[in-house]
Amino acid sequence: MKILVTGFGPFERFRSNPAEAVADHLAKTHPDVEACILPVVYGEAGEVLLEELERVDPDRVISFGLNATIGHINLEEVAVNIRSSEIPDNKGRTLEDAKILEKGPLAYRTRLPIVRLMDHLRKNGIPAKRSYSAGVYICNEVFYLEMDWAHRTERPAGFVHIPIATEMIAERADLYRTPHMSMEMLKKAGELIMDGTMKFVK
Ligand code: PCA
Repeated sequence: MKILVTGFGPFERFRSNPAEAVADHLAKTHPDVEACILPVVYGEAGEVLLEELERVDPDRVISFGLNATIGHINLEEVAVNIRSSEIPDNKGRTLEDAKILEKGPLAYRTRLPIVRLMDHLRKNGIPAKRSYSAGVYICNEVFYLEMDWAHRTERPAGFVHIPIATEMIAERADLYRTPHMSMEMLKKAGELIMDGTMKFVK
């Protein structure tokens, strides 16, 4: 089974992105996994994603992104056809209530068993929740395009938001009030989600 795992590069005030470290870790430790790191730029993130989907032709896709407001893992249930930014992307662009796909449905719901994955993480000592909103920024754009692909190809795909890694804020006292989780726990969460996706999803 081939699995495409995606992460993102740095954006906003963060000099690194834990989603990149988790995706790279999974690719390094699992022969079936390919990692792809997406730019935090409207349109470009989706273009790179679609190219990779075409090239790898994976059986499953799991994407990771940073949400700096949470101290737990958010398993995303719904992707929406809306882009509206509070912060600019890495090319300084903002969008106001724009669609991702002109003719796409308002929302897609993942086929991944979110509650089972959530229980799996919690039983292994990792705080995790089901989330009904991946936001309306680049993570949601990637999630939505991925779900559109999943719908067409009938393959499972899902999106996971993770907190910042403790190690990434150690030298940034300005970020000490940001919720965080150790890199070790973030990597373990990535492994549990990947294994769970292979085991629980037919
Ligand atoms: N998080 C942002 C975009 C890139 C990332 O890691 C988001 O939640 O949309």
